[in-house]
Amino acid sequence: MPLELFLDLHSQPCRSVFIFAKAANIPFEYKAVVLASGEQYGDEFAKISIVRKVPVMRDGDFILTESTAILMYMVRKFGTPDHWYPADLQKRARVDEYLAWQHSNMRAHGSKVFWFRGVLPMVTGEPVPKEKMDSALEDLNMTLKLFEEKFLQNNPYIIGEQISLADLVAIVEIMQPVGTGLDVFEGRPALSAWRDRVKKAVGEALFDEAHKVIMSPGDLKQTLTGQEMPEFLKIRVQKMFI
Ligand SMILES: N[C@@H](CCC(=O)N[C@@H](CS)C(=O)NCC(=O)O)C(=O)O
Repeated sequence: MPLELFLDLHSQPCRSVFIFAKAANIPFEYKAVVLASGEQYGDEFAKISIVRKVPVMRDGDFILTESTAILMYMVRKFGTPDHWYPADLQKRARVDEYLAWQHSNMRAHGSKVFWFRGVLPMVTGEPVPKEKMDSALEDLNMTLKLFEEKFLQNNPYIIGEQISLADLVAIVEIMQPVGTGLDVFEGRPALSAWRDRVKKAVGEALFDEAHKVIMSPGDLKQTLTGQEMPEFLKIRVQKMFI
């Protein structure tokens, strides 16, 4: 029985898991979870994960949450090509370094801008107050600068000459605000060139397939506005405005 991956491709960590599984030819069954409808809070999903977040992987009766743990599980179970998570001590440490850093940096700031420019105005019908937006954009810009200066430097990829899990986890987060029409690559030629290399390395068709929903925000808007706001979104909206 193939792995089951519970995913919603609006989610950055779901996209990294999806792209990796496909790029590495790992057979899996795609189990769709519609976050915008609150499916993660339903009884069915609770049987899979009480964390109520995607991605989740099921391999037989073994269930695993957390995208980076899922990525590494796939690396180890399927013996994927070395460059994804190199055996070399220091290269692997570079991947680990990025994966540890990104949670509270690229992920946090890219997601915030996505919520501020995308989801929140869709559900409230109002723009986010300017000072909050400016502060979120400033954080994102600082993070992108740090990404280029510390992690990318003048290398083709984060660990050097070849693509690794770090690039994959980075690109899906960096694409999130792009889905709101904010071209974070404009004026950043090195970042754009890296994005193009990553895209080519995983395959442009696969990259575009994974990012299709995030690049079509009209569909998300339709789901969000065509239903009563799910409870979890009401809470999220309140929290984000505090
Ligand atoms: N650290 C987790 C993050 C998972 C996560 O935050 N998933 C979000 C989507 S990007 C989610 O499922 N949110 C649903 C919710 O909070 O209601 C990972 O890397 O897998």
